[in-house]
Amino acid sequence: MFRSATHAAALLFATVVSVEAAEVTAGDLTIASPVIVKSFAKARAAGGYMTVANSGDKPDLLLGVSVEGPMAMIHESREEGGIMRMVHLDAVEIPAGETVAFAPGGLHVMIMGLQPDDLPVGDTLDAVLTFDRAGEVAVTFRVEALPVDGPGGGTGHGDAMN
Ligand SMILES: [Cu+2]
Repeated sequence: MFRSATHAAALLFATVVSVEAAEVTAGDLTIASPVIVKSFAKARAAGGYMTVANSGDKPDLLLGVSVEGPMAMIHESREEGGIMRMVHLDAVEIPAGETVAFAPGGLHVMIMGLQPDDLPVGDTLDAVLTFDRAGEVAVTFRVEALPVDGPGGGTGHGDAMN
């Protein structure tokens, strides 16, 4: 996780968007494709998605997510009786040898307290993921446009949180 030298060098040549930031390895864990999607442009909340792969032989736990500015929590969307609701989780297990996907309709990082102009598409948000074994891991979420198939089957975010 201590890649400051690499990062300093990268910043000097920051003429293109850094693809390198898309994947972070910390110990046995690899965090890939961290993206944020807002359910509509001025939404006060957004969903953060990524995959967390554990190549080790021991499980790890994601214990929390912190971001600068807005508030972040770990949520899971669950369908109960045909109704989608979100549940707050204190921890998410990353089983040994498995990849856990944070994706629309399931696990996600809930980012709340946004101002209407926060996180435009193309923006990035630095976050720190705290794991039981791997410790604190810095990742950069990139804000992406809502997929074309949203908002009905989309993130389930935004409306209820306003
Ligand atoms: Cu949520």
